[in-house]
Order: sequence, then structure tokens, then C-alpha cells
Amino acid sequence: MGVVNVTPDSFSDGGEWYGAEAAIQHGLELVAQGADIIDVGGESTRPGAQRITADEELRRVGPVITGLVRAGVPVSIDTMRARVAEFALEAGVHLVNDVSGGLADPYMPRLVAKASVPYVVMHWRGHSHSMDTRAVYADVAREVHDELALRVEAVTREGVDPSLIVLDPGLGFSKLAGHNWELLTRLGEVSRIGGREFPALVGASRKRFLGRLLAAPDGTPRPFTGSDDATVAVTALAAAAGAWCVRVHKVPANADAVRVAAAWRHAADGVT
Ligand code: PMM
Repeated sequence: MGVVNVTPDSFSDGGEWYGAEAAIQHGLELVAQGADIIDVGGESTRPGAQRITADEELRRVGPVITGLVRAGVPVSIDTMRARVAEFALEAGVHLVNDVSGGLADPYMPRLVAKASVPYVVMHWRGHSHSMDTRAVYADVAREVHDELALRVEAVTREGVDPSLIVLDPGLGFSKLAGHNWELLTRLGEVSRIGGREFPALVGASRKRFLGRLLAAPDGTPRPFTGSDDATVAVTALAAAAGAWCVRVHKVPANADAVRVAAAWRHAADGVT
């Protein structure tokens, strides 16, 4: 999954693809580089970010979604708002990526159920302005699992088909660096709910915990663009551990890493 953030202030690539034309071109380029789906978002979820209005979100993503769908690109809409998702679904997007897992907008699950498209339900404890204060866990994998189980129950009650649910541990969303690493190593445990193995999506690309890991000797975190190689390492490990999808800003090396991991898994299964 290649990321196109149509925002002036996104965590890792804010401002780069803010104009619709540049964003569409970037999406097409990511597909040419091997992305299977393009995730278009108009609202920054960087820690501390304030919300924008639904009108502004639609103004940002509307032409980009329409342009990419018209070009035949499989598109995912990254939004917490049913109104934005509804526009995107009418335009023909293939997947709804809701970082709030249906918590931010009560109309979202029913809308997704009606559209019958895959639904990414991410672990989320609250909006960006306050999310860092909620990063408190005794056992992060267990609690993320249990809170996702409640979301699965809630959205299926609204009519979402469980076979269309994709789970995401929500790296960096109300998580400290240690929480992210633990979630990555216990992905299978997090996404196995009620005896069912849900496909898992991992969004580690350019996140703060990678910049911290790669900090300079004086402790200065590596800038976001300097963590693309570390993102590829996470992709390889997560894909080898069974992740269904990785959400990344730079596609080519991550697409290669996914293919390496697939070959690795096949060989391990005795299939070459
Ligand atoms: N992270 C961001 C935005 N959307 N969606 C999912 N499903 N999972 C994520 O981890 C995720 C997301 C924030 O990252 P960015 O602003 O650097 O794109």
C-alpha cells in the first residue's frame, strides 16, 4: 500500500503532495513502482495535530480520488469520517482505512457494511491532540488485542462482514517506541480474535520510533526520510511473520522486501 498524503502537515511527507495534480502523479508513480493499492488521506494524524473540517478534507482528497480511480488505480481512502468515505465509495474506492476503527464517526461502520468493501480497523484511543497521553499499557499486545476485539464486535453488529475486516495495531497511535516493537513481534497474537485469524496491516513507515532507533550519538532522532531503509527492514520482518499489507511512503524497496519475504515463507513451508 503506497501512501499519498494530501496534507500540508503530515507526519512524514506533509506538503509534498498537497496539490491534486502532484498527488495524482505521485499515486500513479507508486503504482508503477509496484504498489497494489494507493492510500489517499487528507487529514494529518501526526501527534498533536488539530482536526480539519469535513469540507476541507473533501476539498483535499476529492479530486485526487476521482483522478486515480479514473486512471484505473485501486484506491483506499484514509479517513475517520463517514461523509468523506461516502464520497470516496461513490467515486469507486476499493477499501476504507479508518484509523479510529469506527470510533470517531458512528456512521462509518454501517456505511462500510453497505458498500461491502474491505475495512481496515486500526487500534485507536483518541484523536491526535491527546493521543500521546493515552500510551499507557500493562501488557500492550493483550490490551490492543482486547480493544480490537471490541471494535470487531461493534462493527460486525453494524453489519460489516468479518471476512472483509483487516486489523491494524496502530503503530505510533497512543504507543511509545517500546509498545510499537512489542506489537510488531506479537502481530499474530494481536490479530487472532475469537479463534479467527484476521489479515493484519502494518504502518511503520517513517514513524518516530524508527527515527529514535537510528538516532545520532548525541540522541538527535534521524529525520523521517532517513528511516526509509529501516522501514524496509520492518517490512521484510513483518511480511515474513505473516502481515497481509504494509503501508509505506517509498514503494520500490518495500515491494522487493515483500517478495523476498513471500519466497522465504514458501521455502519455509516446503514450497519452492
Ligand atoms: N498511520 C498514519 C496514517 N494512516 N493508517 C493505517 N491503517 N495505519 C497506520 O499506521 C497509519 C494510517 C500516519 O502516518 P503518516 O502521516 O506518516 O502517513
